[in-house]
Amino acid sequence: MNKDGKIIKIVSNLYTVLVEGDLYDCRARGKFRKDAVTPLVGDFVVIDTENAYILEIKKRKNELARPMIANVDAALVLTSVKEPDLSLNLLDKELAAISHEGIEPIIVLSKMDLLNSKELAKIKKLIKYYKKIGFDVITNRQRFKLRRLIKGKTVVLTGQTGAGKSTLLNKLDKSLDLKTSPISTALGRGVHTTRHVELFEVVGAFIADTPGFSALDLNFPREELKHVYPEFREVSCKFQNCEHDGEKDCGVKTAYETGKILPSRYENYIKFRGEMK
Ligand SMILES: Nc1nc2c(ncn2[C@@H]2O[C@H](COP(=O)(O)OP(=O)(O)O)[C@@H](O)[C@H]2O)c(=O)[nH]1
Ligand SMILES: [Mg+2]
Ligand SMILES: [Zn+2]
Repeated sequence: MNKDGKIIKIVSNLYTVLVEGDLYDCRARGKFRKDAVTPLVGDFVVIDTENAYILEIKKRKNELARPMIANVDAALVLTSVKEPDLSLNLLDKELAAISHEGIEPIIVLSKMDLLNSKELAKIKKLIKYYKKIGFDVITNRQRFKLRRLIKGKTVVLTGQTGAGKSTLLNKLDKSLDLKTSPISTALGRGVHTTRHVELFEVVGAFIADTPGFSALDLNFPREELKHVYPEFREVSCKFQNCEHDGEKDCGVKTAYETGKILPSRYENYIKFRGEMK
């Protein structure tokens, strides 16, 4: 019988397809190789359940290269505020990369418990800013909110090694029992405890625990960077084709100088533009 399903795991040439709650280990037809289409985790497919063959790959809404995964709805950008220390440069880069793919970023802060009160006050100011410009920001303790935000979605979990990705997944679903490592050993040996791409069905969502986007460059034309900065629209620069990169009387630059835009946001924008083609 032919049935619709979703690929949740790939190990060499074997594709695990979820069909109405059952798992089928399938092979792909040679046809896909000829057409230069490779089935990806996250693909919606039609399979022949008797022969365990993937017959058809449905059109993708998007496709990530790292991790290799299709049809991603949202990204949990897991960001530790300590150990490793908060990097707004990395956060802004991830937000830009993810937004540009048409994926909804959800900022999840971890290790808030390690902050002293002064540091906490600083972080709270930042949270307020990111929320104001339209991002969802929660902590890794707010699991009820997290569930609500990702229910029914295919989600990638990104973040630096040691940020607490596997810990968070284990908290969401104890039966996963993913390996976690204290940061000292994880970083010291340069070990990634997460090696392959697999979607876990967790709290009504499909989540991929991935090594993260941290090494990712912004792979799109620099002219498009301004479109993934929601606060730039709010301050409305009067110039139509302004790149907000030091032009005279630029509204965005003025907003930066008068403190309406978080300094690090604008400064990272200029930095990223400098790194892009
Ligand atoms: N204090 C504190 N430690 C955490 C938190 N989340 C994770 N950790 C610890 O951080 C280390 C790295 O976590 P892990 O889940 O392996 O990170 P991953 O590399 O992103 O998967 C482990 O020792 C965890 O116990 C948190 O919110 N607070
Ligand atoms: Mg991990
Ligand atoms: Zn401008």
